[in-house]
Amino acid sequence: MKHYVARRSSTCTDKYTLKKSRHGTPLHTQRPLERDRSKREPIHSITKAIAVVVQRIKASASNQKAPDQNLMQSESKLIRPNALYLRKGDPLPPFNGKLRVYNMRYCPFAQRTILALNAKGLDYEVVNIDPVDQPDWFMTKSLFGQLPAVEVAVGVTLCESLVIVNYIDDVYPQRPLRARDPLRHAHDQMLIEALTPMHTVLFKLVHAPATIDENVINAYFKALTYTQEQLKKRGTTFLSGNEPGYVDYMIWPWIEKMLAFQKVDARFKFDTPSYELLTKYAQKMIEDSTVNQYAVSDEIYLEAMDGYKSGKVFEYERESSFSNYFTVKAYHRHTFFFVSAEGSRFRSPPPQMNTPSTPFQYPRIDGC
Ligand SMILES: N[C@@H](CCC(=O)N[C@@H](CS)C(=O)NCC(=O)O)C(=O)O
Repeated sequence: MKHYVARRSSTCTDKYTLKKSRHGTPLHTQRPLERDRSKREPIHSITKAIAVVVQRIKASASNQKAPDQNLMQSESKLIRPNALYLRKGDPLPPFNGKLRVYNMRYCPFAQRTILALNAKGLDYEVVNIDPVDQPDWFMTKSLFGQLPAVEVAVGVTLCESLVIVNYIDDVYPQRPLRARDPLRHAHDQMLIEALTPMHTVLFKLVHAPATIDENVINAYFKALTYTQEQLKKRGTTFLSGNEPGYVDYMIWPWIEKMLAFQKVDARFKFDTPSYELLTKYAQKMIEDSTVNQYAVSDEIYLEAMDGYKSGKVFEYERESSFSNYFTVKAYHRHTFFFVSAEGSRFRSPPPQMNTPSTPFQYPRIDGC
């Protein structure tokens, strides 16, 4: 799995030298470079010069912190919660031929896409988009300006999470996700639809908590009850059988997020005896490697949603990536840089990223 904007370096040193903070202060002022050569000892011979260089290299190596093993391990597994989000004014990263997901880390719809790709073990790149301050070119990528969108070839993009997942399932035959039996698939789709009240709850929790009333809560529990009934009726560990499949991955983002919210809002608590089967199912899902490799802790998720409510989540994300390195949580500590198609690394978007995007023309047959 490749991430366009989210590669980590084990040190955080000269990231400060190239990026400007959003508040206009050049970040290099935070870490002055050693420019005043007159203050260095003069070097009179080649041998001495080499010795001095070796000494400086050793000194700088010993100053570097040892990479955190846990971080190194998690790097291959997780899309970092605080990756850079592209926003208005940011250039379009050039398409490098790899399937690209326009993503937002906490978006349940986008999560569907990531789960499907991960379940099939596909390689892809992630370009995170700030949904509330989207770059102008994003409308050329997503019909409704929503996340997720995937770019499957230059200028050929798809949007709508279920449409995307169906496409992925059709094009990549490994580990088929959808049920082959049309009746079973129809029932799976009904279950996915039946969980719509959970979308409402999640949306309201984040954007309009004051509008949550008894009807909203009742509809939420009705959806959970239906899911549990389906589990019971199907009699398998997962809704799709002995391993998670389409229906499991398509509904999981909402169950996962409500597992977090129920901890802070008792009205939505469902890890109760009435939902024992559903709770066991959720536990099994958490243990699934596809789910697990894209998991984010409840604490981080809730923190991010708190930020979202106050319009700060993406500010937080971006600032934590570039200028507030030491104040964020341990596993937020990453340095990000751009990686070009040829593998060159840049601390800020490389100049060739300023390629104008293809103007969006509606309707298009090959995608949104
Ligand atoms: N029906 C869409 C819903 C996607 C959606 O609502 N995405 C949200 C982020 S979680 C979004 O992009 N919101 C920004 C907007 O609507 O302008 C799908 O299944 O993909």
